[in-house]
Formats: sequence, structure tokens, C-alpha cells
Amino acid sequence: MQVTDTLTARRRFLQPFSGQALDPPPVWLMRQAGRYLPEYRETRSEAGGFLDLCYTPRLAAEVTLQPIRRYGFDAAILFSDILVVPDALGQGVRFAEGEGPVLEPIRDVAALKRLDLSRTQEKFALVWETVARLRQDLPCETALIGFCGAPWTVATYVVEGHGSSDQGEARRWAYRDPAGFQRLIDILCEASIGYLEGQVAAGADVLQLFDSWSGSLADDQFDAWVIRPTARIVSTIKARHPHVPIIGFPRGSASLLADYLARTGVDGVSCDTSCPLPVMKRTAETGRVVQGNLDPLLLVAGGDALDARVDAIRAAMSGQRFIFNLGHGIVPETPPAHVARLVERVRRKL
Ligand code: 1CP
Repeated sequence: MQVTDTLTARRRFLQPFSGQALDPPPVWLMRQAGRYLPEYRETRSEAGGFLDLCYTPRLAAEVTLQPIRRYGFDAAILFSDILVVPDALGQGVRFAEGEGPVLEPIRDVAALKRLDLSRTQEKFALVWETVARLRQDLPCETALIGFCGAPWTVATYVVEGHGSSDQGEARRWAYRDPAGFQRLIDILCEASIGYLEGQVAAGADVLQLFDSWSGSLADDQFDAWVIRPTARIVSTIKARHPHVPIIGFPRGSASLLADYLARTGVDGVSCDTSCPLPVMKRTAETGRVVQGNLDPLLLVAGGDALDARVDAIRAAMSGQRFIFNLGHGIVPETPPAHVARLVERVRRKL
């Protein structure tokens, strides 16, 4: 559908969720705030540690706004991290410089007593304050995305104690002791629901659930640890906030996408780079919003190849309820000028 400029006035980003295909599509990028921006590196050094940045509302709001000022994306994403949830539960999370997250691993039911649902408010409240500030400071045409990690992906960090290539420890626990692992998933579901509801109450317009490691699961495990917990979170939030769209990001699971969409109740899906454009198109034709899926490394490369792929994605998704995004987060070596070029290209008349 051709859309006139008058529609751009207020939160254009939300229109695909009410059934409207937009041309050009709304655009934002996963990890649009981050180390590729010099102003982020400066604020990050002012904050000290990475989690201090997440828990200091003034600074977290500032880094959320930085990419909006530079590029005018249609949506801002709250600056926080998926590991705020285990941290708020009391597991203790630190980010070692240049290494990524380090957690004291939880590998059996007995160790679950270290997670305490009654203490999460203290840290969640700092994130909610960031959301409230952002809703005040953002231009009214910019939507605000709240988020959390989906329980399976957060569980992989809780169990491994760090990032891993195969999520082996979590998968082993889930096979060895499904009832015990379910208790961990239940704790994460409950904490995530409270965390997301607080974000909505503070002003988030849309929510995204990041399931970055769903691609390592067999289909029966995907059903147990991705689909069912996601469905529980979505139905609980929808019961209380029926108008807040929820986007799922089951990364690496294109072959299970139809099942995921049919059974989780999400309003939209973010597709990773490996998802073929015809699958994205067919998915959008079923009435869901589809987001994606430019390769973040093509954004590093830039040039004519970047332009050509942006055009190809737009052409494939033309007339659909589509939001332009990457297939995964921006990487730190991305030249900021390439991001400007991407946004300009996405907004060009085809
Ligand atoms: O040094 C730094 O400044 C830290 C880099 C960084 C940043 C910028 C981390 C550490 N987290 C973040 C912010 C972040 N993380 C956002 C902010 C909003 C935005 O998109 O701009 C979001 C949504 C996340 C989500 C997140 N954190 C995910 C899911 C999405 C994905 O990328 O797959 C995951 C898996 C994490 C864990 C995490 N946090 C940080 C790192 C380096 C990692 C990955 C660790 C690993 O597996 O090795």
C-alpha cells in the first residue's frame, strides 16, 4: 500500500501491527546503541562497568537516544541487557572487559535456591525508570521497544555461566532432569513477565523477546523450552495489555517458524540472516509482522553490495507488514557512515 507523508506523523512503527503495510518500511537495527558509536564509548566509560550503565537511568537513556539523534530510526530500543534478569534474581553477573558476561553457573535444582523472585524489584525499578525517562525524551514519532531475553536463551547463560557455542550444559540438564530444568524456566518466565509488565507500565510501546540460542534445539526441545514458555509470557502479558504488540526472535529456527507463530501468540517475528526471503514473505502473508534480516557483516562491508541487498529485501517484502532490520545485532567494527547509508537506502522511493 502506498502511504502518504501524513501517516509519518505519529509512531509509524506501530502501523504494521494494525494491519498496515508501509512503503518505505519502518526501520530500526538490533544493537543500534553500542560500541560502533564513539558517543556510546564515551558514555560507557563515564558509567564504569557495563551493568552500571544499564542501572543508571540517566546514562542508559542517553545511550538509547544516541542512535535516534544520529539516524532518526522509527523505534528506539531500551538500553539494557538480557542478563539483567538473572542479575536481579541474585545470581550475580559481571561483564569482564573484552570477554562478555560471566555468571556463577547454576547446574542443578539445588542451586536454584540462589535465585530469589522476591528481590527483583530493586534492580528492575532502575530499568523502568529508564523507560519512563525515554518516553518523555523521545520524539513523539519514535516508538519505544522494551525487551527481555526469552527463558531458554537466558537459561543458557544461567547454566553455562558465559556465552557458549553449543549451549551444551543447558541442553544436558534439560535432558537429564526435565522437571528440574522446568523449574528454572518457570522462575525465568515469572521474572520476565514482571519485568516486561513494568516496562509497559513505564511507557514501552512494543516488546521483543530475544531467543538468540533457540536454533540449537531439537524440535521436541524447541517445543518445551521455546514455544511453551514464550506462549506463557505472551498470554499473560496479552491478558493485561492486549494492545501492546510482541515480537519474537527465535534465531536460527526458520524451519520451525510456522509452529512458533501458530502457538506462541506473538504479533510479529524477527527473522535472522539465514531465513530465506520467500519464507519471510510467506510468513508475512499469514498476517504477522515480519522484521529482518540484512546480514550485519554486509553492513560492515558497505558499498554497492549493501545497497543491492537492501533493495532486494525491500522488493521481496513490498506490500507486506514489514519492518526493516538486521538478522542479528550490529557488530562493533561497523562504520557509522554505513548505517547512515542503510537508513537512507531503506527510505528511498523504489
Ligand atoms: O562492552 C559493551 O559495551 C557491551 C556490549 C553489549 C551491549 C551494547 C552487551 C554485552 N549488551 C549490550 C546491549 C544489549 N544487549 C541490548 C541493547 C539494546 C540495543 O539493541 O541497542 C540488547 C537488546 C541486548 C540483548 C542481548 N544481550 C542478547 C540478545 C540479542 C543477541 O545479540 O543475540 C544477548 C545474547 C545478550 C548477551 C550479551 N550481552 C553482551 C554480550 C557481549 C552478550 C553476548 C555474550 C555471548 O554470548 O558471548
